[in-house]
Amino acid sequence: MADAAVKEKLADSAETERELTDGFHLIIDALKLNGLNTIYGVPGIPITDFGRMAQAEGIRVISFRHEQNAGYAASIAGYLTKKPGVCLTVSAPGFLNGLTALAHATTNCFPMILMSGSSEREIVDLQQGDYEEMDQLAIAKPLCKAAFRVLHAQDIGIGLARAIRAAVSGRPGGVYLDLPAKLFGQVMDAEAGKKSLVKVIDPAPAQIPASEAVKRALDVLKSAKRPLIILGKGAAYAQADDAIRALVEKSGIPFLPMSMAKGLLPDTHPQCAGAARSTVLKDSDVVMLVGARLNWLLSHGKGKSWGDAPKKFIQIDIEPKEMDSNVEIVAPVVGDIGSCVSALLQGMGGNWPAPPADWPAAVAKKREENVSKMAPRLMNNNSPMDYHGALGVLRSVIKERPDAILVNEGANTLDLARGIIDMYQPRKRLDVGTWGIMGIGMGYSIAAAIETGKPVLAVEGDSAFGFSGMEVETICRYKLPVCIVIFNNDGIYRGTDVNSVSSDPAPTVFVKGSRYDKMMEGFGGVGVNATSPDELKRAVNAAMDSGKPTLINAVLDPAAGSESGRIGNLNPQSKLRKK
Ligand SMILES: Cc1ncc(C[n+]2csc(CCOP(=O)(O)OP(=O)(O)O)c2C)c(N)n1
Ligand SMILES: [Mg+2]
Repeated sequence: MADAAVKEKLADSAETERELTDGFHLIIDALKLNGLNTIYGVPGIPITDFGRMAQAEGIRVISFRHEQNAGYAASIAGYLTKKPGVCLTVSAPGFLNGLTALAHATTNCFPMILMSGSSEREIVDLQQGDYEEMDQLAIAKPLCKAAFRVLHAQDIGIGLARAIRAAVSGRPGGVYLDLPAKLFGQVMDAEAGKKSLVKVIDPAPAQIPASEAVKRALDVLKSAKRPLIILGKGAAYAQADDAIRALVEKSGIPFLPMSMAKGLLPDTHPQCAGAARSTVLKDSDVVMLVGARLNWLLSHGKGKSWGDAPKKFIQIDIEPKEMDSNVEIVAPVVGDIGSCVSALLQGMGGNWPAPPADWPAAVAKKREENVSKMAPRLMNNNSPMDYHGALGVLRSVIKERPDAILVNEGANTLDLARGIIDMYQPRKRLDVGTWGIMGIGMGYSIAAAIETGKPVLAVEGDSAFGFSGMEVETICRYKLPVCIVIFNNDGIYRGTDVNSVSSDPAPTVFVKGSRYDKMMEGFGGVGVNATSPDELKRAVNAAMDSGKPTLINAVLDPAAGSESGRIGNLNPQSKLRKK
């Protein structure tokens, strides 16, 4: 070819390249256009280059050791930010690893998008045995709020827009977005590509409650002699913190925060009934649920824990189908929490009558009794530690650092920490949620640090930690300000079970005297073995001051802890049960 012809051809192809875009870049541009600037995932075919390119284009790509942890990270990022958290996985096995987290996000009403690469459609659909073959869309569908597949580059914009809207509007949840390998390499005209992107306008539109519903609710509330407000994590998610606080304070009604709603108003607030839970559930006559569901965590609104006295329920929720799910709701208020609470506040007017004084007084008395009963136990300096001694320390750490984020999982480690560690600010307590799921620990800690920039204290049962423990490497790699405290009682619930029949260990026990702190040191983090509350306190404070990734192996008495923590009653029993 003549020189001139070669030059012309080169210029031509450069010109063509300038004018084309591809699936890789359209997905990146669509994410960025919608303010989705962080991806949690694990690389591999067909999304390795996508991750590299996303990073090069300014998206924060947090690379995990297992997709489930990346998925939990995305789910809690959604909870903390009200934008869908994005998890990116490879096909079949990576997708399945992420799927538990997607189902968890949906169950907990956290907005999340699981984006998975998938294999050759033509081969998958004929079941001809492709690399990582799986009909992922069909499998995801029953486990999430919505599932979409994008086959053409020009549909990427609309596909992501649908995913975002489905994740955050109404009751938030998980969305699956299937991205076949071929899509990434598809090219199209750059200008047309740009035009095909969609910036989602008002992705979670306000849903204003009907004024009759608001009036009905206020009438019921006003008629109460012993009213109670229960705040759920839906209320925390709403980020309507000032309005919720104003509603509670104006009403003068005792409030009970569900686990992740702790801190919406401080646990030390004079109206907080957290330490008088059984009293308020039993004795209240009108209960107003704000973003809380009457699921197993509230004994379905009936039975022994709710007492014999007749009760009326008011429920505020964005999902109409939630009403009457377990018991009759006499005053349903359907709308987003922020709009509902504002409407209620407005309807209460300037001189809302406080509840009859004997009720808040009785609740306060019970609370003081319970708090003072607990106090001396929290001050013990036993070695090896018991739960109360160790948690007494962590309680004061959070009191002194109220903006730190507390991540918490385990059985006894969870139930006791929830009761003992007071929270002071909204959305600072992140835990196992609706399913009581083990494994959220490191994923949540990583996302909490990334999304908020705040220090994280992860209080983990030794079993609970094991589900995501390998992510300590991720924490060290990204140099995140995460302090992990492992309540090491040598096992699940306890470390004392024995197998009297063979030399195999009992199913609930682990290696005795394990040193989880050594794991952290292996990746360049700080490891500490703490055998007393005093040592624990010093180590946690040092970690929170330095912001260095730290793992503290807190040596607990293996006999400390009870079967299944506070929910042992859920274990099935048989009359024929043999020990
Ligand atoms: C995904 C998942 N698998 C298993 C369980 C069952 N489970 C509940 S608590 C728990 C671990 C409890 O032990 P640990 O974390 O050490 O807390 P401890 O009670 O000893 O303080 C397990 C395995 C679960 N809740 N979730
Ligand atoms: Mg344990």
